[in-house]
This record gives sequence, C-alpha cells and structure tokens, in this order.
Amino acid sequence: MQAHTQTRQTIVRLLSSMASAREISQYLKRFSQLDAKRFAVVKVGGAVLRDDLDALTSSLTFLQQVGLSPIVVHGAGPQLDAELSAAGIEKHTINGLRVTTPESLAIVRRVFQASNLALVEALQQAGARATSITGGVFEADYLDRDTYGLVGEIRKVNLAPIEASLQAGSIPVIASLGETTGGQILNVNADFSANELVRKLQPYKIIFLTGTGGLLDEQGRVIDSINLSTEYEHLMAQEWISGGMRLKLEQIKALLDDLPLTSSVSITRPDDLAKELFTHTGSGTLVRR
Ligand code: X2W
Repeated sequence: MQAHTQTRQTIVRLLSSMASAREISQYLKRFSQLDAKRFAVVKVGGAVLRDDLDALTSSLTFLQQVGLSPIVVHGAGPQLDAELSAAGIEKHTINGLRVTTPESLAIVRRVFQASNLALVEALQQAGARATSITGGVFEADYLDRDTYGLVGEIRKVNLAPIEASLQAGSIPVIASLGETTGGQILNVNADFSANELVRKLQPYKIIFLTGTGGLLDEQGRVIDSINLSTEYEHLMAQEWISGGMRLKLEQIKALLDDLPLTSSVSITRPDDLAKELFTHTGSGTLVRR
C-alpha cells in the first residue's frame, strides 16, 4: 500500500514537468472512480509491437502502477506479412482485409500467439502483471467465406476472461482471433476486435496506439483534437484526407455514436500515453462527438 502511495507521488512529481500536479491528480481521481473495466481499451497495432515495445511496456506498466489496468487488444499485421512471405505465401487483401486460407491460418494463429506472448513477457519483465488471452473472448462468424476465407466478423464478446484478469489486478492482453460456435478459429482485423470490445464495455477512454502519433493534417502535423459534431463533414470534404484516414475517421464516428458522450477516442504513440491520459493538452489526436 505504501509502495503504491509512493509510486503515485513519484508519478505526480514526474508528470508535473508537463502539467500541474493538480491537473494530473484530477485525472487520476476521475479514472480511479470508474468501474475497472470501463477505464480504457487500448488497441496496439502490430507495427507498435515490433518497433516500440519498450515504450509500450513502460507506458502500460506505469498505468498499472497507479492502479489503472487498461484492457489491451493487439494486432500483428507486419509480423503476419513477414511470416507468411517467409513461408512463400503471397499477400492478398480485399478492402484491407487479409484473405486467409487454411494454410495461412496456421501461421496466423502461431504469429498471433507469439506476438501476444512477447508483449505479456515484456510487461512481466518490467514488473507488471499481465494475462495472455488468445481465445475465449471473440465469438465470430465467417465475414464472407467465399471472398475472404477464414476471416471472422465478431458476433459476441465474452467478458469473463477479461474480468478474471482485471480482478486479479492483471492487464488483459488480447489477441485478435475469433472462434465460431463450431470451434473454427478465424482471423479478425484488430481494429474490428477493438471496436466490438469497446461497444460491449463502453469505456471512458479508447486509445489507438500508432507510430504516427495521431491523425495528420495537410502538412503532416498531428491534429490536436476533432469534434465530430462540428468538424466531421468539413474534414471528410477535404481533398488532402488520405483513404486510410477517411476510413479511420468513419470507424471512429460509428464507434463514438454507440458510446456515451463522456467517452473519447485518442490516437497517440506509446511514449505519450500518460501525457494523453493525464493532461489537458494531451499528446496525440483526441476525438469526441
Ligand atoms: C489482420 C489481423 C492483424 C491486424 C491481418 O491478417 O493482418 C485481417 O486482415 P494490425 O497490426 O493491427 O493491422 N486480419 C482479417 O489487424 O493487425
């Protein structure tokens, strides 16, 4: 208990360099009052696992040290590209989704498991408690078997493994694999998994960790904040908005439409996670409606 208090004090001191202690304390208090499973869902892309594991691990460990366990859902896109290519399997995507054959699914499962364990082990080595969850959460159906093969669309989210992990004071680290009621494992896009988990949990913060650190404007600078109710139409009408960003904004809007007004989406880089959560200025792009 004392160690916990000391950690909190150290953190408040450390963060004071970027914001007032009062500001940070207000956020800590607000987050601590939430039901543990409604604090934050953090989506981690495979590129972040590959390129920024240290910063990711420190940021997540820090949150646990202040008594806040985020729920982590991760992808493994670049890792899958590399392993499938090494096995001589050519990449084929339709609408950004990987067409998945029985042969590639075996690799997809193995790579998801390895990526999941790499994060869990890094967290444990940093002194955090983390639980590996590679199944049992996402009940899925074939999205469109003829087009995509063994790719899933989530039908139901089972919270039991997540709740057990949080109750044990451990960060749930969830791989984006689905399973049909018949027991067939399916490959699921990690943004879709994160979104469905968020719809079920209705968390206060939804954080997408990326290498870019936010949504970028015409000059390639991170956009601080977007208020969807006043800016969405205007932004979507801009020529400079890339296809990827357009898609991301559409998904975020659809997601926020299903959440309470108090929920917000942040896109930031792992190193800036604490700053985004505990300061008024934040770090990446904050999206509200
Ligand atoms: C994705 C799952 C991994 C993923 C794939 O096979 O690449 C489908 O496309 P990132 O790193 O978050 O992009 N699944 C069906 O989404 O990883």
